[in-house]
Amino acid sequence: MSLINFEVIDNLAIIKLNRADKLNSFIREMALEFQDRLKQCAEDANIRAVLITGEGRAFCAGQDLAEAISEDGPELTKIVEEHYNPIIELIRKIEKPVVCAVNGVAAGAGANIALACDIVFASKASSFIQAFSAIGLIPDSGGTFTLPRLIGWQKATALMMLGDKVGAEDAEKMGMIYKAIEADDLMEEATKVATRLSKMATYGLGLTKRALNASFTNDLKSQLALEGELQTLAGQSYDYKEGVNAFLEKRKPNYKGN
Ligand code: T3D
Repeated sequence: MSLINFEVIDNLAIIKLNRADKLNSFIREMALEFQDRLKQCAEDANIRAVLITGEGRAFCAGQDLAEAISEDGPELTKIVEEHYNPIIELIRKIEKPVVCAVNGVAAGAGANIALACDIVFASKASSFIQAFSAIGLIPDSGGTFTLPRLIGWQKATALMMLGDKVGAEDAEKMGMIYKAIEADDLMEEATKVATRLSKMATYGLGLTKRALNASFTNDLKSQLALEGELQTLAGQSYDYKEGVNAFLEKRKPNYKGN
């Protein structure tokens, strides 16, 4: 049995964490398989958007704690550097929209993997827990980078120190996620949006993501220069010409992602 279910439907790749009996908590094999699938999504030109979700009742309970303390296990430093850091970097570096459908609890690294995605939907029955402080750890998987940028310094600090559970509707209100959705509608809605994205001018969406990534560290002058550079690239694309022609000809554009 694969620990990551993977399928491609037209131009959309769907990645499902598949260790439901342990709430999709990560062991090494699963983390490496997840990385391989993310690399495949980055490299395959036919894949133009990615949807990440979990099998069963949880999205992901973070690190498998039995593995974390096992004498034969990979050890904490390796877990962070070889499992989670590459996952977060891959999600951020894929120049394609990455949508996350949080189908249940997202705890520890599981929460921060979800929050690294570009657009996050969550079932109203789901919740987010910065579970690290409860076991004496610090938030990893980019949490200390991502969460304060999403919800502000105060709220991020409180959630990381207290480890309080945040329901999806509150997460939406505080800007942690894009939208909370009725549990029964989550997959249909998230798949609809991800499919829509996969048929858009995805080269431009990838450049948008590159600009947003850079905005975390750039000053305004550098960011304006980067926007100019990336707009030039976007303007040279097939999709730009197709988009303008379709507008002028009053028809739907047929984008190719280049
Ligand atoms: O080395 C390092 O650790 C560094 C890396 C750190 C990254 C991290 O992610 S640290 C944070 C790790 N995660 C946690 O601390 C969360 C632990 N889990 C929970 O707090 C709860 O399970 C949940 C709040 C997520 C869900 O609670 P609930 O009541 O819905 O489910 P449950 O009964 O606790 O769990 C169901 C099963 O999943 C249970 O197994 P069993 O008894 O049926 O055989 C439980 O042990 C297992 N499970 C849940 N989370 C984990 C886990 N097993 C291993 N590791 C887990 N993280």
